[in-house]
Amino acid sequence: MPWPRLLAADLPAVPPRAQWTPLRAIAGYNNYYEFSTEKEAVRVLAQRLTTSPWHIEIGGLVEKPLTLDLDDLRAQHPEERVYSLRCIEAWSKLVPWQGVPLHRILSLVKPLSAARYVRFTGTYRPSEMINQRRPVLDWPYTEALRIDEAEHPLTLLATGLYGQDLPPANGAPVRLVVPWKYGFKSIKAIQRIDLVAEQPLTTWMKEAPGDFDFYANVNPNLAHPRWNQQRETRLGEPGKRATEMYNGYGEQVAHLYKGR
Ligand SMILES: Nc1nc2c(c(=O)[nH]1)N[C@H]1C(S)=C(S)[C@@H](COP(=O)(O)O)O[C@H]1N2
Ligand SMILES: [Mo]
Repeated sequence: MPWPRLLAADLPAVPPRAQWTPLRAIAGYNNYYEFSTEKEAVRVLAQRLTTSPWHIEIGGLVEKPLTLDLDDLRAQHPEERVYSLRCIEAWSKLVPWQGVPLHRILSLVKPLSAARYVRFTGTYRPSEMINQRRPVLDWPYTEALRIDEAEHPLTLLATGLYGQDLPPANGAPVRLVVPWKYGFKSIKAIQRIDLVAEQPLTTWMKEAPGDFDFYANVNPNLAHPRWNQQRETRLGEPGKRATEMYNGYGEQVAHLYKGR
């Protein structure tokens, strides 16, 4: 079921530039457990990752498996999307990402009809990712989406932000951005994408099954055992703001969850 071409009217309004989170906060306060569980330590440690050359292998239940060179992905007419990234820890940032909607890449590999989920696998490179020398998580980091979520026009494979290549701390050279879901779904430094039949068991579901559900849609009404989901701190702003259902993207995505 191909998506119709996205019309400008279907995209969320672009927030005024004055509201965008400053680059120093975007790239200086990060969750990236391959390097550190300390948010302020990631920026420096992540510079160790060799990000060129880089390929993503795309396979599984597809007609045409593909090795995607990052330079070819960057050449695919990147689009800019200014999205809020809302972490389950109740902070958020408003980021001008550049990237390619994932559905454009999926249409190249032609998913078979048996493919119902898309699994993303991060990089496993303990020589460069120092926290991978310890069993902090079950490495490599993996995430997954239902295929209609992966093909949704808002789902982005990002290669840049603020008009420059992705900073290492934000997942260089390529990461997922799924703006209506908690930040942990937006996996960094992607190395493989597989189309699969069954719902994959992802990193955080293995780690803390009661804390993280597969869908992880931002939902202020669904209590979390560790963090209050009704409010959030927008980095660089004083005070707190109310968290919105689907992180404010309900108009675009609520239809995906009818009857759930
Ligand atoms: N590979 C990988 N991707 C990851 C993570 C991680 O630890 N490793 N952390 C996730 C979490 S919890 C969040 S909130 C976002 C943070 O993205 P940012 O650092 O660009 O703000 O990245 C997500 N992607
Ligand atoms: Mo997060």
